Amino acid sequence: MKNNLLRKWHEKEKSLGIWSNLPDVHLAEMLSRTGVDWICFDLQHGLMDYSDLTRLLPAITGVPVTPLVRVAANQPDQIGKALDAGARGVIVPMVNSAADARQAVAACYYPPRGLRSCGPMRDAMLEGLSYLGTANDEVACILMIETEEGLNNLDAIAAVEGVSGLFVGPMDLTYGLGLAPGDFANKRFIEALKAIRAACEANSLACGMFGYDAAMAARSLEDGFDFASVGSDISFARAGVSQALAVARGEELTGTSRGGY
Ligand code: 3PY
Ligand code: MG
Repeated sequence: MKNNLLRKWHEKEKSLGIWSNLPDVHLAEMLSRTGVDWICFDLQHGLMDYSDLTRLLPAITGVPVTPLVRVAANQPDQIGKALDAGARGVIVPMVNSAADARQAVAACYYPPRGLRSCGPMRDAMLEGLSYLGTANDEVACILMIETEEGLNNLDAIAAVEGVSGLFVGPMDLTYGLGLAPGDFANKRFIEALKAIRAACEANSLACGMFGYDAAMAARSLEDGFDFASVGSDISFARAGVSQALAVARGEELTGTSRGGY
Protein backbone atom coordinates (compact mmCIF):
# COMPACT_ATOMS: atom_id res chain seq x y z
CA MET A 1 0.00 0.00 0.00
CA LYS A 2 1.34 3.39 -1.01
CA ASN A 3 1.74 6.17 1.51
CA ASN A 4 -0.46 8.97 0.16
CA LEU A 5 0.68 11.33 2.89
CA LEU A 6 4.29 11.16 1.73
CA ARG A 7 3.12 11.91 -1.80
CA LYS A 8 1.15 14.93 -0.61
CA TRP A 9 4.20 16.24 1.21
CA HIS A 10 6.31 15.70 -1.86
CA GLU A 11 3.83 17.72 -3.92
CA LYS A 12 3.59 20.40 -1.20
CA GLU A 13 -0.07 19.60 -0.67
CA LYS A 14 -1.50 20.27 2.78
CA SER A 15 -3.39 17.55 4.59
CA LEU A 16 -5.80 17.13 7.46
CA GLY A 17 -6.19 14.18 9.74
CA ILE A 18 -7.96 12.93 12.80
CA TRP A 19 -6.74 11.53 16.07
CA SER A 20 -8.14 8.19 17.16
CA ASN A 21 -8.25 7.53 20.91
CA LEU A 22 -11.07 5.00 21.19
CA PRO A 23 -10.52 1.38 20.20
CA ASP A 24 -13.65 0.76 18.19
CA VAL A 25 -13.28 -0.80 14.74
CA HIS A 26 -16.59 0.59 13.46
CA LEU A 27 -15.68 4.10 14.55
CA ALA A 28 -12.30 3.77 12.85
CA GLU A 29 -13.92 2.40 9.70
CA MET A 30 -16.40 5.27 9.62
CA LEU A 31 -13.74 7.94 10.28
CA SER A 32 -11.60 6.56 7.46
CA ARG A 33 -14.49 7.26 5.05
CA THR A 34 -15.02 10.90 6.02
CA GLY A 35 -12.41 12.28 3.63
CA VAL A 36 -9.59 12.73 6.14
CA ASP A 37 -6.14 12.27 4.65
CA TRP A 38 -4.73 10.39 7.62
CA ILE A 39 -5.76 8.81 10.90
CA CYS A 40 -3.42 8.57 13.85
CA PHE A 41 -4.05 5.79 16.36
CA ASP A 42 -2.69 6.96 19.68
CA LEU A 43 -0.86 4.32 21.71
CA GLN A 44 0.68 7.00 23.96
CA HIS A 45 -2.43 8.57 25.45
CA GLY A 46 -5.33 6.96 23.59
CA LEU A 47 -7.52 4.42 25.36
CA MET A 48 -6.13 1.63 23.25
CA ASP A 49 -3.29 -0.85 23.22
CA TYR A 50 -1.37 -2.91 20.68
CA SER A 51 -3.96 -5.66 20.38
CA ASP A 52 -6.58 -2.98 19.64
CA LEU A 53 -4.27 -1.61 16.96
CA THR A 54 -4.14 -4.99 15.21
CA ARG A 55 -7.92 -4.73 14.75
CA LEU A 56 -8.14 -1.01 14.02
CA LEU A 57 -5.64 -0.97 11.16
CA PRO A 58 -7.49 -3.62 9.07
CA ALA A 59 -10.73 -1.63 9.55
CA ILE A 60 -9.27 1.28 7.57
CA THR A 61 -7.56 -0.71 4.83
CA GLY A 62 -8.70 -0.23 1.24
CA VAL A 63 -9.45 3.48 1.49
CA PRO A 64 -6.96 6.18 0.54
CA VAL A 65 -6.28 7.25 4.11
CA THR A 66 -2.79 6.97 5.56
CA PRO A 67 -2.63 4.99 8.80
CA LEU A 68 -0.29 6.54 11.37
CA VAL A 69 0.45 5.37 14.89
CA ARG A 70 1.71 7.49 17.73
CA VAL A 71 3.84 5.06 19.69
CA ALA A 72 3.88 5.26 23.49
CA ALA A 73 7.61 5.99 23.57
CA ASN A 74 10.69 6.19 21.38
CA GLN A 75 11.43 2.46 21.55
CA PRO A 76 12.56 0.38 18.57
CA ASP A 77 10.29 -2.55 19.50
CA GLN A 78 7.23 -0.31 19.66
CA ILE A 79 8.02 1.41 16.38
CA GLY A 80 8.78 -1.89 14.65
CA LYS A 81 5.58 -3.54 15.86
CA ALA A 82 3.43 -0.58 14.79
CA LEU A 83 4.93 -0.79 11.28
CA ASP A 84 4.64 -4.60 11.27
CA ALA A 85 0.92 -4.22 12.04
CA GLY A 86 0.51 -2.09 8.89
CA ALA A 87 1.11 1.52 9.91
CA ARG A 88 2.59 3.69 7.15
CA GLY A 89 4.16 6.06 9.60
CA VAL A 90 4.91 6.61 13.24
CA ILE A 91 4.65 9.73 15.34
CA VAL A 92 7.28 9.51 18.06
CA PRO A 93 6.66 11.56 21.22
CA MET A 94 9.16 13.54 23.27
CA VAL A 95 12.10 13.60 20.88
CA ASN A 96 14.66 15.74 22.68
CA SER A 97 17.99 15.30 20.93
CA ALA A 98 19.71 14.21 17.73
CA ALA A 99 20.46 10.89 19.46
CA ASP A 100 16.72 10.40 20.11
CA ALA A 101 16.02 11.24 16.48
CA ARG A 102 18.64 8.77 15.22
CA GLN A 103 17.13 6.04 17.42
CA ALA A 104 13.65 6.63 16.01
CA VAL A 105 14.92 6.76 12.43
CA ALA A 106 16.90 3.54 12.84
CA ALA A 107 13.74 1.75 14.01
CA CYS A 108 11.74 2.93 10.98
CA TYR A 109 13.96 1.73 8.12
CA TYR A 110 15.37 -1.60 7.07
CA PRO A 111 19.13 -1.85 6.53
CA PRO A 112 21.22 -0.30 5.22
CA ARG A 113 19.21 2.83 5.99
CA GLY A 114 18.29 1.72 9.48
CA LEU A 115 18.08 -1.21 11.87
CA ARG A 116 14.43 -2.26 11.57
CA SER A 117 14.18 -5.96 12.21
CA CYS A 118 12.48 -7.94 9.47
CA GLY A 119 9.04 -9.40 10.21
CA PRO A 120 6.45 -7.37 8.32
CA MET A 121 3.46 -9.44 9.42
CA ARG A 122 0.49 -7.66 8.01
CA ASP A 123 2.00 -6.26 4.83
CA ALA A 124 3.57 -9.61 4.01
CA MET A 125 0.13 -11.21 4.52
CA LEU A 126 -1.43 -8.76 2.06
CA GLU A 127 1.37 -8.18 -0.44
CA GLY A 128 3.90 -10.93 0.12
CA LEU A 129 7.54 -10.10 0.42
CA SER A 130 7.38 -7.51 -2.36
CA TYR A 131 6.62 -5.19 0.58
CA LEU A 132 10.29 -5.37 1.52
CA GLY A 133 11.31 -3.80 -1.78
CA THR A 134 9.32 -0.63 -1.11
CA ALA A 135 8.92 -0.47 2.70
CA ASN A 136 11.67 2.10 3.24
CA ASP A 137 10.14 4.41 0.62
CA GLU A 138 6.65 4.29 2.11
CA VAL A 139 7.33 4.96 5.77
CA ALA A 140 6.92 8.36 7.42
CA CYS A 141 9.15 8.94 10.44
CA ILE A 142 7.58 11.85 12.28
CA LEU A 143 9.17 13.22 15.44
CA MET A 144 7.38 15.25 18.09
CA ILE A 145 8.89 18.45 19.37
CA GLU A 146 7.21 19.15 22.68
CA THR A 147 9.86 19.97 25.28
CA GLU A 148 12.29 22.79 25.93
CA GLU A 149 15.18 20.39 25.32
CA GLY A 150 13.66 19.36 21.99
CA LEU A 151 13.37 23.02 21.05
CA ASN A 152 16.98 23.71 22.06
CA ASN A 153 18.13 20.83 19.85
CA LEU A 154 15.71 21.55 17.05
CA ASP A 155 18.22 22.09 14.26
CA ALA A 156 20.23 18.97 15.14
CA ILE A 157 17.03 16.87 15.31
CA ALA A 158 15.71 18.19 12.01
CA ALA A 159 19.04 17.53 10.28
CA VAL A 160 19.05 13.78 11.06
CA GLU A 161 18.91 11.84 7.79
CA GLY A 162 15.69 9.85 7.47
CA VAL A 163 13.39 12.14 9.46
CA SER A 164 10.27 12.81 7.37
CA GLY A 165 8.60 15.46 9.48
CA LEU A 166 8.35 17.22 12.81
CA PHE A 167 5.10 17.38 14.75
CA VAL A 168 4.15 19.80 17.49
CA GLY A 169 2.58 18.54 20.71
CA PRO A 170 1.20 21.93 21.72
CA MET A 171 0.07 21.07 25.22
CA ASP A 172 3.36 19.52 26.30
CA LEU A 173 5.19 22.33 24.54
CA THR A 174 3.43 24.95 26.66
CA TYR A 175 4.40 22.96 29.76
CA GLY A 176 7.94 22.69 28.43
CA LEU A 177 8.15 26.46 28.03
CA GLY A 178 6.97 26.98 31.59
CA LEU A 179 3.65 28.42 30.41
CA ALA A 180 0.15 27.58 31.55
CA PRO A 181 -0.98 24.45 29.67
CA GLY A 182 -2.78 25.50 26.51
CA ASP A 183 -1.52 29.10 26.49
CA PHE A 184 -1.30 28.99 22.72
CA ALA A 185 -1.53 32.79 22.36
CA ASN A 186 1.66 33.32 24.35
CA LYS A 187 4.45 35.01 22.41
CA ARG A 188 7.02 32.41 23.46
CA PHE A 189 4.82 29.60 22.20
CA ILE A 190 4.26 31.39 18.90
CA GLU A 191 8.02 32.00 18.54
CA ALA A 192 8.64 28.29 19.22
CA LEU A 193 6.23 27.34 16.43
CA LYS A 194 8.05 29.69 14.06
CA ALA A 195 11.38 28.07 14.92
CA ILE A 196 9.94 24.58 14.31
CA ARG A 197 8.53 25.63 10.94
CA ALA A 198 11.88 27.20 10.00
CA ALA A 199 13.77 24.02 10.94
CA CYS A 200 11.38 21.99 8.77
CA GLU A 201 11.77 24.40 5.88
CA ALA A 202 15.57 24.34 6.10
CA ASN A 203 15.65 20.54 6.04
CA SER A 204 12.76 19.89 3.60
CA LEU A 205 10.67 18.21 6.29
CA ALA A 206 6.92 18.21 6.62
CA CYS A 207 5.72 20.25 9.57
CA GLY A 208 2.70 19.07 11.54
CA MET A 209 0.49 20.33 14.33
CA PHE A 210 -1.71 18.47 16.77
CA GLY A 211 -4.81 20.59 16.23
CA TYR A 212 -7.44 20.33 18.92
CA ASP A 213 -10.21 21.59 16.69
CA ALA A 214 -10.95 22.77 13.16
CA ALA A 215 -10.07 26.41 13.89
CA MET A 216 -6.66 25.43 15.26
CA ALA A 217 -6.06 23.18 12.25
CA ALA A 218 -7.04 25.94 9.80
CA ARG A 219 -4.83 28.49 11.57
CA SER A 220 -1.92 26.07 11.56
CA LEU A 221 -2.17 25.43 7.82
CA GLU A 222 -2.45 29.17 7.18
CA ASP A 223 0.65 29.75 9.30
CA GLY A 224 2.64 27.34 7.13
CA PHE A 225 2.15 23.93 8.68
CA ASP A 226 1.80 21.12 6.15
CA PHE A 227 -0.50 18.84 8.13
CA ALA A 228 -2.73 19.11 11.17
CA SER A 229 -5.38 17.17 13.00
CA VAL A 230 -8.87 18.67 13.08
CA GLY A 231 -9.73 16.97 16.37
CA SER A 232 -10.21 13.51 17.74
CA ASP A 233 -12.97 10.94 17.93
CA ILE A 234 -13.52 12.01 21.54
CA SER A 235 -13.50 15.75 20.85
CA PHE A 236 -16.03 15.41 18.02
CA ALA A 237 -18.38 13.25 20.06
CA ARG A 238 -18.12 15.64 22.97
CA ALA A 239 -18.58 18.79 20.89
CA GLY A 240 -21.44 17.25 18.90
CA VAL A 241 -23.40 16.24 21.98
CA SER A 242 -22.70 19.51 23.84
CA GLN A 243 -23.82 21.56 20.87
CA ALA A 244 -26.93 19.47 20.28
CA LEU A 245 -27.91 19.90 23.92
CA ALA A 246 -27.32 23.64 23.75
CA VAL A 247 -29.47 23.98 20.63
CA ALA A 248 -32.26 21.81 22.05
CA ARG A 249 -32.22 23.77 25.30
CA GLY A 250 -32.10 27.14 23.55
CA GLU A 251 -28.76 27.92 25.20
CA GLU A 252 -25.80 29.74 23.71
CA LEU A 253 -23.30 27.61 21.88
CA THR A 254 -20.09 27.53 23.83
CA GLY A 255 -17.87 26.71 20.88
CA THR A 256 -15.63 23.70 20.60
CA SER A 257 -14.63 21.32 23.32
CA ARG A 258 -10.89 21.87 23.51
CA GLY A 259 -9.56 19.99 26.50
CA GLY A 260 -11.70 16.98 25.76
CA TYR A 261 -9.00 15.50 23.53
C1 3PY B 1 0.49 17.50 23.16
O1 3PY B 1 -0.27 18.47 23.00
O2 3PY B 1 1.51 17.55 23.86
C2 3PY B 1 0.20 16.25 22.51
O3 3PY B 1 1.06 15.38 22.47
C3 3PY B 1 -1.16 16.02 21.96
O4 3PY B 1 -1.63 14.77 22.36
MG1 MG C 1 2.41 15.49 24.07
